[in-house]
Amino acid sequence: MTIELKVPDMACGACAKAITEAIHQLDDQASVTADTQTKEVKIETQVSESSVRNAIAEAGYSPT
Ligand SMILES: [Cu+2]
Repeated sequence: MTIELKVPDMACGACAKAITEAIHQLDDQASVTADTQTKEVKIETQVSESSVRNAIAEAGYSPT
């Protein structure tokens, strides 16, 4: 399943890395593309969108 989220407070590469790592803790097979310019995070994963949103929120970011 592909999940596309906007994370407006993903400001820089360190934010993108923190978000990517949070998702990988949930699903280490996930493919994550995080674009700090567009604020879009694209995730290819088996876990649910709500789980991914929670993981990003727990990392300190606010997916819309
Ligand atoms: Cu940052």
